Amino acid sequence: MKHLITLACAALLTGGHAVAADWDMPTPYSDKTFHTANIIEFAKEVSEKTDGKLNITVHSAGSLIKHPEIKNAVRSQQVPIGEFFLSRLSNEDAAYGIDSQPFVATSYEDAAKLWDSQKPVITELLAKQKMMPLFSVPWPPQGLYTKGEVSSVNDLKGLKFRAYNASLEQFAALAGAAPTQVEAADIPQAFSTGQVEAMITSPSTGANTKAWDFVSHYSPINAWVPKNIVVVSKSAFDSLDEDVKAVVLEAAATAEVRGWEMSREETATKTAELAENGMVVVEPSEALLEGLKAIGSDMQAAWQESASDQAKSIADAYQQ
Ligand code: PCA
Repeated sequence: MKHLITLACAALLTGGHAVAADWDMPTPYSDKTFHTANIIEFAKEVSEKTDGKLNITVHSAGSLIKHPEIKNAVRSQQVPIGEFFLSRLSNEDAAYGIDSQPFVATSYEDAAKLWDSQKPVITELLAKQKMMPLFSVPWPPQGLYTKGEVSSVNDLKGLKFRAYNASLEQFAALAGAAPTQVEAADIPQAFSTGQVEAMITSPSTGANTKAWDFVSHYSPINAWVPKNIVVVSKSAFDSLDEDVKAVVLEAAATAEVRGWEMSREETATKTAELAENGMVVVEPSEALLEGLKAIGSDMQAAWQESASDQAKSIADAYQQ
């Protein structure tokens, strides 16, 4: 009898994927980040709408897997799903990095248009690694954090500069600064130990890391609008029941819309928070913007030289 029951259970378990799935979801960013709030909301919606058939647990601030490893962890099925900074993959193909090229897309409207052009290519590239994108959400436009006012590119010379990807590293180096890669979670420590003394990031990351503790000036240069992406392993997704798959895709579409909205709101609220905490928020001078844009066009020219045809097809579709 006991044997029969065991058999019956086994049939149930293997039959219609009746077992609840538990997915771990790593992200590099802290709980204070709106992206993290958004993916927690996504997880909640999936769990509720599948009646607990799929439960996603978010592991924030690189606590489960470090940022540079998250993509490969999804690829190797160490985890079924994960979030990371999309342009970090630009070393694989320039198609991943176009949203972080200076002064290509600097507003939400342009960023949305760029994502429309980028998404089919990214989907194809990720498919080759047996992954698929679920949704992508931008950070607010990137601004400049410094100790004291910067009136031209000249003032950036020699500054120890925090970078988060290859294009920012290149941008800082071309401005004469000395870039170092530092994860968002390590920003306060990098400033307090003197490893860095300036950075370019969103008002969100500036406010969440209490930038006022280590720099005095914020200048919204709005140089680019980079995105996070949530990707899922194809085989993990394929193992779900059809109704669960449908819920995941629907919750992903909702999360994308909600995330873009949250991002827009934070542009204003987090810039205000910087000012409330004593930072001087100053519009960039013409000279500074001109200098930075000149660096941007040099980078664009170099990008065109080295980019894959697929990456260039994104630029072409976007320009139209
Ligand atoms: N915050 C993240 C990426 C871009 C942003 O605004 C960071 O600074 O690492």
